[in-house]
Amino acid sequence: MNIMNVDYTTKIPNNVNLAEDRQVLKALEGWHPGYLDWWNDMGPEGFQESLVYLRTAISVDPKGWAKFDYVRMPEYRWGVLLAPQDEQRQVNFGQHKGEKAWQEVPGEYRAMLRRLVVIQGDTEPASVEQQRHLGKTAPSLYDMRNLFQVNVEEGRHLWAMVYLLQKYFGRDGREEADDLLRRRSGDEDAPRMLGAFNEATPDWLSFFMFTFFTDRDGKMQLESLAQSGFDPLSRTCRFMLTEEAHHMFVGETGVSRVLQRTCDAMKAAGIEDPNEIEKVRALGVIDLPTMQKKMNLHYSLSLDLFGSEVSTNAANFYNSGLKGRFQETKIDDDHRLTNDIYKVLKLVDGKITLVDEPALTALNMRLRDDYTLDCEKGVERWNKVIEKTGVNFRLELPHTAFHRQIGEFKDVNATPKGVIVSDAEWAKIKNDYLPSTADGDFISSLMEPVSEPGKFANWIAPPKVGIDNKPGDFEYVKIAA
Ligand code: BYC
Ligand code: FE
Ligand code: FE
Repeated sequence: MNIMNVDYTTKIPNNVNLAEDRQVLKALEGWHPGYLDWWNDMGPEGFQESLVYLRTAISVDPKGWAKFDYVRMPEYRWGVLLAPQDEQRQVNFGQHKGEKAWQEVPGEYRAMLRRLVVIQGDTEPASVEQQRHLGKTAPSLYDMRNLFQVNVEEGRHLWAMVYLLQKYFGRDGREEADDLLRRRSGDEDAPRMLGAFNEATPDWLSFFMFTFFTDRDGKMQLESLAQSGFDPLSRTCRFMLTEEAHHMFVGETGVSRVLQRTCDAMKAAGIEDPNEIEKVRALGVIDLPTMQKKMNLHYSLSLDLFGSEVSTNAANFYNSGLKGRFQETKIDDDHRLTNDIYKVLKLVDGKITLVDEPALTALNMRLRDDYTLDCEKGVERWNKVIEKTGVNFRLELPHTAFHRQIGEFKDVNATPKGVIVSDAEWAKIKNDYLPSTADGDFISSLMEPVSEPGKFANWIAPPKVGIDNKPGDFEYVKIAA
């Protein structure tokens, strides 16, 4: 069997030779009906009978792994796809650095590793649940198709984690796999595990911000897990990352197109001041200050996903060789970090201060810093879009301390500039920095569906190129009556 190619003759497409792994195949086949029930109950609302122009992985070769075709979502071939094994691969960091990479779970790290896999797995279906209602208000067939592509791939990411649980963690792995289908985003009794995955994604602007900021946390976490000494986890994450790139593309270009449309409309109407919000809104487009607020919200929610700045969990994950740093193998140091320090932003006597911390416990902060750099580049590209239209406005990431619920700054109120203010002051200014109910109502009022091929809602510009190089009026979704 060529592990680059995916076996589609079995019910569960895979490149891990499931046909000869009877026990795991049985476990996965046992889990499959529950997954389909979950997809029907919690996946995209409506459109399940519609034909969607989706890509499906046919190989794990980074070049040319995808095949495009019309598919009904419930018939999407969710599969188990791992990047090829490298026989020479080693544990590249922590106290086991230099050992051969593990093909089985090291007994002493079993609980920790299972927890990492479960948390990763939990986010995937959560995002599908958060986005399930959006098909009904899609601004075009192109956007609708992108939403559904992201959704089926997040579904596949769940499969990826469930495969690991069922193959490597025995009975408790199977129980965890079942629980992944039981929790629900935003549920009172059985919520998803991480904060941002229980928030609503009320409109398409939120969806674009989410795929830019929160899927990018996904990218950073998957990059760190791709460094894992537990080789099956590493291989799984490496293939997931190739899919992740599209999710962030959807977010970045989505926001770009909204900015483009707003600025074009302002120019055409002769509005020079971006703060003339009512005038801009009267054009049926989203004003730039509201874009900034939405960005403030999604960035700060995503920062919370990195955990506390100072974390013994993070140190243990690293020491044990389970979770590395972003681009670990490209960093020039001892990859043990036992004597190193890292500068961490902390609250010291009520002041935001950079403090030296042991590098090992500061790993969450370090990954978050890498994340912020990655976000900044994207925001700069957005600013270029605005600048080119001649509108005088810049988007800016808010300060780390702004609107946090996890870590050092969870008990203080900080402005986007990083000024700490009292509760009373915060209550007065909050709506200047985060989307208010009225902002949400305005955005909702624009969310009228557009389903004619080649047409786009008034608040968003068309994309520069089609998916799979299709022409502008391509029918990306054939909506079933
Ligand atoms: N919400 O030492 P601490 C993605 C808990 S996104 C609620 O500060 P640690 C995707 C924590 O569990 C990527 N609870 O943090 C994107 C711990 O609980 P216990 C998902 C939180 O453990 C879009 C306690 O607080 N993957 O793929 O160092 C669409 C103290 O924790 C939160 C991963 O996250 C929170 N935000 O780091 C679809 C990778 N933060 O143990 C998909 C796997 C912390 O005391 N996960 N807590 O009960 C990890 O590496 C780590 O668990 C975290 C937290 C980075 C999340
Ligand atoms: Fe994912
Ligand atoms: Fe994603």
